[in-house]
Amino acid sequence: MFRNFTIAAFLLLLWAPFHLPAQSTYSTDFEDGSKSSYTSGTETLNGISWTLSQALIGDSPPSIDDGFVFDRYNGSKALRIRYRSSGEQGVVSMNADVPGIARISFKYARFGTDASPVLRVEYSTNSGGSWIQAGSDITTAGVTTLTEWSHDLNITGNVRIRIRAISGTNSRRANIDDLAFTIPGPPAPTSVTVDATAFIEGAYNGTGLNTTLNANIPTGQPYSINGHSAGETAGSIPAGAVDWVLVELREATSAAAALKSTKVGSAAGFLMDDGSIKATDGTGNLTISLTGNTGSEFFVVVYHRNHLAIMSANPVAEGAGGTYDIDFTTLSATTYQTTSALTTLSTGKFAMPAGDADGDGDVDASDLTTWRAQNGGTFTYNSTNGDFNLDGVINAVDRNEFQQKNKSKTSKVPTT
Ligand SMILES: [Ca+2]
Ligand SMILES: [Ca+2]
Ligand SMILES: [Ca+2]
Ligand SMILES: [Ca+2]
Repeated sequence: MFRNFTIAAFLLLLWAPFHLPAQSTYSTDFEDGSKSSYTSGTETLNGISWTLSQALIGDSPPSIDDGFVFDRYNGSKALRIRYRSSGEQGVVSMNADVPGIARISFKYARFGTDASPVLRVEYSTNSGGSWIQAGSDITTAGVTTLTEWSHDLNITGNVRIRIRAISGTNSRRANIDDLAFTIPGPPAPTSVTVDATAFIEGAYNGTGLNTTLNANIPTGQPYSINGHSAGETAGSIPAGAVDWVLVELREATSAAAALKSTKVGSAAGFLMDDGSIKATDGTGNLTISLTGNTGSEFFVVVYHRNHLAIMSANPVAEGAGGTYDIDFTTLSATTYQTTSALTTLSTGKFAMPAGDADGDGDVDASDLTTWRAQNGGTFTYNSTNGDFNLDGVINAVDRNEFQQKNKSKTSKVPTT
């Protein structure tokens, strides 16, 4: 493992072993190398094995007695490579592929006062079977300070590189230090399919969710209040549909950083009586189109019009079946802020808390006011959100068992 992966990217890699981070960087300052002979041999530098032929890890400082023989480096070591007019040639080559290289860079200088050689960078996309030059040849003669060289390779498939000393005076040397390249991740998806499961408090009946409101559900999605502008409509309301819900995906480096502004897509669909969230046909999983994402792992947010929204505690990656799978009902740790974001049901399962009549993310006095104005009246969808248990009646049960029980509860989904 490269030690210069960011910690976040490294943890992400551990958490989702089948997905590389969006991009990683390999670099070596040669400080962990020790090969001291020019004879061909391998050296592992920051986790990548290289073969060094007519090359070694140089650590000779400028000498008071002999100012002619010394390495130029940052830190205390650099690669030293020499040109040979016959026999073994100066080559530094990776022994394995990486899954793409976007840009490669390093610093170079002459060794001591040598008439240093010309260097050439090459890459291979067939495991070293053949090599293609990258960028222009590098003249190291006369270069007395470490000088940056870089080239945009932009190779997305398997690739390896090598650096050769291609011409010059026999046995003359050059130094290379601080070699780095970026490894691109897989292309970011433009849409994903989400297989999510959630319960809403109140509608839960001990095994699943009541569908009392099924005949009252409108064919158009009601979540413009949550910033969802797509106009999902259902030809007819599927049997088993409990209500519309909104699923939103956010891309961020942590749950706390998964603010509203990190949203990359959302889709409305139906919460079914078994807790599954389905597309408007009531059977397919929800497909969410994405915009602006750089990676392929997302926090999942679920909204319901009079329950507190919840978000996954971790980013979700594509599963083996090609869907983004998440079940909020069985483990509280699946949800960000765990039990404080949830209602624990009589069966030990978990649900989105009821009582947010105005859908503003908390359960407070204004929700009670809303309920009071609707209490005893006729149920109409989305204008009487004081029906917290979705039984089509607004009465004291909605107030006592939900609004009062959950008052002062707030959604833990990051908002700003
Ligand atoms: Ca160094
Ligand atoms: Ca509220
Ligand atoms: Ca409020
Ligand atoms: Ca009710």
